[in-house]
Amino acid sequence: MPYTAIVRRRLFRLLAALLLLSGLPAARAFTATDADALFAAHTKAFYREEGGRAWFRETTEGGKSSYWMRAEQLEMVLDVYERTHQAQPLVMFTNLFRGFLADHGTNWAHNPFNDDIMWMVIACTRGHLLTGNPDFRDVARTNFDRCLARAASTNLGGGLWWKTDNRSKNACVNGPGAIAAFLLGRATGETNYYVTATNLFQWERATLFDAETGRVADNIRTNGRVSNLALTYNQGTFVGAANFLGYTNEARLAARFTMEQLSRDGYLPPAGENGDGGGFNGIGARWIARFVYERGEQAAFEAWLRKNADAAWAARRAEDNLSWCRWPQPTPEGRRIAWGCSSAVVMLQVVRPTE
Ligand code: 7K2
Repeated sequence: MPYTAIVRRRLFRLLAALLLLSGLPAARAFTATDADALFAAHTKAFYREEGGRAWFRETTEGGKSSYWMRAEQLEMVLDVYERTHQAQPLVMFTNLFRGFLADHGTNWAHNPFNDDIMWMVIACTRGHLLTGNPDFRDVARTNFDRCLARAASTNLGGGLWWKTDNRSKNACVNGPGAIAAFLLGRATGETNYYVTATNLFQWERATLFDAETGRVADNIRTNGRVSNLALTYNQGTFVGAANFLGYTNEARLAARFTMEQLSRDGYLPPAGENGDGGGFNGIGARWIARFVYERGEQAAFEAWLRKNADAAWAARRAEDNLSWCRWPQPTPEGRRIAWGCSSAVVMLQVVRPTE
């Protein structure tokens, strides 16, 4: 082939590649105003209050979110407060807290799921640490102590049972249990909570964490069988506990696994809207982002986090600005679930915008 033909062909390929690149839909970088807007949209669609007691509707059509989603919605509201330091999310938190207690009481032992209680302990203890309100701390502490007493056992080397039927020990209670204990250590100044946090984390690391890859297995059963399911919320709470306790290498590995193995094309895995999964990525992102900013790991992780926040914002629907949990796919019309729309809200609170 003559030389000029080769050059022409190369030029053509280069131009084609450039055209293709410029034609890709580039999601605009999200801003703090966008983070406000997504929370406002979520509030408008789902937040309801009556006589100082608040809840989130389960869907755009009504109902009420269930137990652990309510705990995590309290956390979502605190994420907003941590970013904005505005009064409104704190007022909402207080009303949601009262609404929760009105429906579920102050003794949460009637709930057989130990994980549910731990999520709620995290939400209330975070609320206390941000406000100083002792009511949040006290109910968190008594319920943590009660839950620990029934859930901790030496079977399988330690850790917490997931449910009161004592059939498996799951990442979804042990990661949150370690975080809850650590936060109670901060809230009470009592060292025994830090000891508990360390024990729970070390058990999870030894039993459910793969130190080669960073994978966090969902659970181990009484027969010693370890699940091969890895979920972003379990990765997140493992990272959160590791970060609090100073296990930076473990935190980095588990975060890297989430980014490189669980994400496709850099997007956190699309969750089903029905059931538990809708909020998994919000929880994962909350703890991974905290680790990234506290430990100066932006170079490795921030582009990935921002890509997801940009996509979550771009995926919102025009009619009411709600964004679901399956970005970059656009949010469909029709009935949406509050829990499923929480991950996008959290993403935009916990990741820092470029401007
Ligand atoms: O099997 C557990 C957990 O290990 C797994 O990751 C998730 C996957 O499912 C359950 S945890 C979900 C429970 C939380 N407490 C309230 C229950 O209604 C809920 O099933 O989704």
